[in-house]
Amino acid sequence: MKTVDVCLSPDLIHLYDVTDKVVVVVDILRATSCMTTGLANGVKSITPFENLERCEQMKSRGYLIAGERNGQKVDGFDLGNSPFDYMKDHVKGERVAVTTTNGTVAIEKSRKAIEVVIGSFLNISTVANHLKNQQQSVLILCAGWKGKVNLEDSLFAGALVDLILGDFDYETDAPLLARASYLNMKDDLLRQIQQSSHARRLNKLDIVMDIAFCLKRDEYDILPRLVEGELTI
Ligand code: 3SL
Repeated sequence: MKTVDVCLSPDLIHLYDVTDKVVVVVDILRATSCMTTGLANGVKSITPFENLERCEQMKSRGYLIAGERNGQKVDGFDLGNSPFDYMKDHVKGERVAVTTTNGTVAIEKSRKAIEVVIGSFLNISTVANHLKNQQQSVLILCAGWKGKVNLEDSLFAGALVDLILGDFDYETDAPLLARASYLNMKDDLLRQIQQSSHARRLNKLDIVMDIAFCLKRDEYDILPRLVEGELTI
């Protein structure tokens, strides 16, 4: 039977073999929520970069550049890391190059997977259906915060495990732990995630609306996938 596992931080990815798995990368606040929103709202493609300078260079190749460090938009970049940035008319039809503190790092570390899929609450059912309908084992990679575990990505992992469980066995205890946490908090998700370290960080930056939006379930029915370094649907 196919298995599902959860890697709670990109710094733990060396413990997993991704080469025979589909990897679902998740950064609920806010990178993968932004990517899902952008592609659902007509962005042509999103190219993730771990390195800020390499991302910035894409401007000269006709890309819009999106950059976030420590929750804030990078000076001189076209977009920050709010899902609302990705709903604006001027991003429709454009190619976007993006760099963020954790999300794009997690994508970079997944590149050797059979397939890299972008997950968020905004497209969770579409991701779950895709995983159920394919034959490979799955690793859910949480972007966390600078190598540390975070609540929102772990809860998303638990929610996704809960949706696909009948079709997958647990590979380790991490999916069991994530699912139990999700089931414990699911009826009060916004309030629970408001207590998370990153929500508190974003609240200080006055980014309250982003958090509520990123927790909306099934706002979109798209499946962003990484093909030759580019996320498209
Ligand atoms: O680290 C990331 O990839 C970002 O999503 C963090 S933030 O929500 O933009 O602060």
